[in-house]
Formats: sequence, C-alpha cells, structure tokens
Amino acid sequence: MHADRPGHRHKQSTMSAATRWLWPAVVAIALAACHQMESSLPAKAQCLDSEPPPIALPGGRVSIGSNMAYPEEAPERRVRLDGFNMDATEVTNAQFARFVAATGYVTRAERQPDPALIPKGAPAALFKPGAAVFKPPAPGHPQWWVYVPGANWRHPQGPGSSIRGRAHFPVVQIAYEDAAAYARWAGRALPTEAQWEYAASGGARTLYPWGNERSPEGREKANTWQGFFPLKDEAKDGFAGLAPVGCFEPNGFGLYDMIGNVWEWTATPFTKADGDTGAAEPVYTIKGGSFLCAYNYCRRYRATARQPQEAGLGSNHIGFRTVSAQKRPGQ
Ligand SMILES: [Ca+2]
Repeated sequence: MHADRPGHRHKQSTMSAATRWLWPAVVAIALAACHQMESSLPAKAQCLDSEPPPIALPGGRVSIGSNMAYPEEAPERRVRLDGFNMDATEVTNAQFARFVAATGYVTRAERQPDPALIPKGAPAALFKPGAAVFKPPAPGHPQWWVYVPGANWRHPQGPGSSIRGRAHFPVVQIAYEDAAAYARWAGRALPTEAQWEYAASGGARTLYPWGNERSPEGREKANTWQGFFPLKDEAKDGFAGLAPVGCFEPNGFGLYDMIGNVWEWTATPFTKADGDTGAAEPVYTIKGGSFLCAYNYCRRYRATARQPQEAGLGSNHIGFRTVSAQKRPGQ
C-alpha cells in the first residue's frame, strides 16, 4: 500500500497528510496540475463512424465523492438524481463549429480581456485575447502553462496552430460561458458535478469505471499520460496529446472518454469550502482528468476526481459535454 495512491483505503488523517503535497497544485487552478503539450505525433483523425446519439441514464440514489482519494473528493455521499440524457462524447470541433456558424458566437478567448480582471503589473500579453497553452518546462522557464495571445478554439496552441483535420477532436480553449452558450443553443445544459460523476462511473463502484487497475494487463483504458510527467509522455495509450472522441471503449453506460482526453466543465461551483482558489472570477468544478494526467503527478483519471477552474480561462486540455432532462410520462 502506498500512502499517496488515490483509491487505497487509509484513515482519513493519514491520507490527508500523505496527499497534502498535492493540494497547492489543486488550488492553483487546473493550470498547475497534470499537463503536457500536445505532441506532434501523427494521430488518428477519427475513431467513430458517426456522431452517436445521447445516452439515457436512469435516475435514482447514487454514490458520489470518495473518502479514499484526494481530500477534495471527500466525503463520499449519496444523492438522488432524476434520469437524464448525456452526450455520448465530448463536444467536438465540428459540433462547436456548427454552433458558431449558426449564431456568430465569439468565444471568450477571442474577445478583448476585461482589464478589471487582470492583476496590476501583469505582463502585457494578458491584456490581449488569448488562452492558456501548455509549454514543456525548460531551464529558465519552469512554468508549464503560458498565456498565449491568439490561442483560441480555432488555434488551440496559438497562432500557427489549427484544427484542420481535427473535426472529431474535442473542442478546447473553451471558457465556462462558451460551453454554457453552446448548451443553451443546443437546448441542453452543462451537467452538474453529481450528474457527471454518476455518468462517469458507468454504474461501477470500482476505482476506475473499468475496474480497480488503471491499465489491466497493460492495456490503457483512457487517454492519459504514461511516463514521467512532465518530461516524457510514452503515449502507450496511442496518443501523445488529444485523441479524437471515441477511441477508447465506452463505459458501462455507453459514454466515451469520461475519463481522460479533456477535463470537462460542470455547472457546479468549486466553493471556498473546497479550497480558496484566489481566482478573480467564479470558479467551477471540472471533472475527468485529461491527456496530461500522469501517475507520478496527477492521478485524477477517476470519476470522483475534481479540480477548480476559473470560469473565464480556457486551456488546451479542457472541453465539455452537455445533458438534457428526460421527459416524464405525460410531458
Ligand atoms: Ca495519452
């Protein structure tokens, strides 16, 4: 038993002490945890033949949270959910492009930043439209995340990058309001954290939706990071960087990529009770981990894992999916 391994049972006090080293990474918003730049490795352009329809999930009393992992995941508790329908995949570039074409919507990263939200003395770059992009740490450059003017959903890594040939990849560089706007346009909503977590479990009560081992018999079950983060992504799962949606087996509910690939926005605020984020804007809970989550740094490739994310800041490892209510008899 390793004291710092999420999912292994400990007395809470022991686990809290053992995982305390990770807490600063948590409160520093998702930008400081589990990340790497997308590789230039060639990747599949598409894994699903077509866009699968939403999945209907049954309601009931469900278990969320965990007493056996990072402190912010506690306590484990039971909540009641009505049945709902959820996108089978993360929202793709193609889907988001249809929304933009229909509405003329301009994302937060494409708009001039509000100076009131920028700290005094901040670098000039922060006053330009842009978003956060992972850059590998280097001598004299220890920060992994850089605010890149010109980075947005059309140019996820900044000017010079594009989504050409990536129609079936999850859309990224999406602020909370962008995700919410898409959901409204689609007649849908962003999931609550409870909905998302229940959906991600696939109905299983194991550490991962597929069992208690991350990579049973050496087979990776989600797009995460293998190797020593942030120095080397061995890409044993087939992807160094983002993957098209649906490249891994769906969970027990038929949902793809709930774990890994991109973190996903939920409609649930990450409150101060969860940890003071010090953010200038509202902070929401993101779920699922991303292609940057690694065993040696951020084991948040689990349904109960959660992180805070400042609403206005997109990054190249956060996307989203949507939900809708199920019609009741007589409606
Ligand atoms: Ca990977």
